[in-house]
Amino acid sequence: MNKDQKVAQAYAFAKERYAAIGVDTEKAMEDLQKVKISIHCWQGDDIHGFLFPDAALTGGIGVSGDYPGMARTPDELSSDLSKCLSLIPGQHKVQLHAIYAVTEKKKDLDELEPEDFKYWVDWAKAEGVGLDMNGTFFSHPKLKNGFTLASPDKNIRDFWIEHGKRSRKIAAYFGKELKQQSVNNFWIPDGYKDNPIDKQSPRQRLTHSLDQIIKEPIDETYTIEAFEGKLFGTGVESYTVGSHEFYSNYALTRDKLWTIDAGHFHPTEDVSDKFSAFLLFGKGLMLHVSRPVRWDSDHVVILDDALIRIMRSLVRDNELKKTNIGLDFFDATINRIAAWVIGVRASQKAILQAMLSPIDRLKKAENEGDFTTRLALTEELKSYPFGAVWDYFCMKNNVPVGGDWLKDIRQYEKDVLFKRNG
Ligand code: RNT
Ligand code: ZN
Repeated sequence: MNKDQKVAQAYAFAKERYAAIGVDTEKAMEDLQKVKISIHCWQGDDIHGFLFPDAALTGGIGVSGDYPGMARTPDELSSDLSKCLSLIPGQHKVQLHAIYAVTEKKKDLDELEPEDFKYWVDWAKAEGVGLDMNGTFFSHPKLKNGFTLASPDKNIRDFWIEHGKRSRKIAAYFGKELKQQSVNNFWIPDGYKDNPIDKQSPRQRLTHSLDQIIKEPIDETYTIEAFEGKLFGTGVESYTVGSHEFYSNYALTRDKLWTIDAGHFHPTEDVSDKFSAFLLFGKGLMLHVSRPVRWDSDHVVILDDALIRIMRSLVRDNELKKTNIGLDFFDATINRIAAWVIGVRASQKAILQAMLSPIDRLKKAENEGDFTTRLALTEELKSYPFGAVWDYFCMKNNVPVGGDWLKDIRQYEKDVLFKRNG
């Protein structure tokens, strides 16, 4: 028996086992095929971008490691992303940041136009992926005293407001060209290292700045704004203007998306518990799936309990349609493409595992007060052969099964990445 036949045989057994508890594996794979993960381009070059590649990374975020082969040009980054896409099943999206513009002459953030992203749109068309957008409100001299849109200095605010407006036009262009809605995510680092006197005025200024950015109506077929809050950042420990309550209220009252970054909460807080609470009232969510080891450390996403809980909530509560799943981590201690592949594949596995469960039966048991069945069945499910279904899904999608993708990356290191240094 060759490897493909073994994968098919293991799948046939798994299919039977799941069918016996009322789970349709074919349907689960069909559903998984429709779920897009938005891959964050910035893992590929440690958030340097192309506009100001030598600027220090600011805003309280940081990348550790110096693994060789970092992408330094648009062609290097896009070819690394293409390599990643060839190793994961399904059709996905890529999240860009404003600093990844490919401009003819030097441009500042308040000068960017849709054409400056034509490079990416052409690439996305060729790859069959969608694009999401992020304005870049950090690593720039106009981040003054740690403030951007909430700055007490009107000149500073105006610069960033203009940048925000331009990011919307770029996102709308992505949506139109690629025929799918582009999420335009806003995260700003504004806050104080030490105890503030006035906590309200910065939030008032932020509200006003954001309202100016989104003032002009925009066709949501093409783009929608999402707002990402935070608890704290390095160097911004005492007060963050854009806190979670701030942005969930902002998103609700402006009918926008709220972004939940899994790293932006207290380590013991279960972010998956927030989805159903918000979605009962709000338009939708954007997720930045990340892995906060002890704090907001942006480790590569793996199939851990937190990820399983996130995807389980989305599947069980039927929230996938209202949720845009994006990744957000940065690790330069390992191969950067492998980091993407690990994160995307882990996310898809968690979704599949969630789909491979008799949800209606479990809900019925719960509603009837039969908590014994609920606990017994969910425990048994953990050792069901979901890996066989995942392997088969990869095979059907013509991407490597199991760890075979790593061989591909090793070859790419030899042929491409390790030749970049020096
Ligand atoms: C920072 C936010 C934000 C960034 C990216 C690079 O804490 O999570 O989403 O990681 O914009
Ligand atoms: Zn984030």
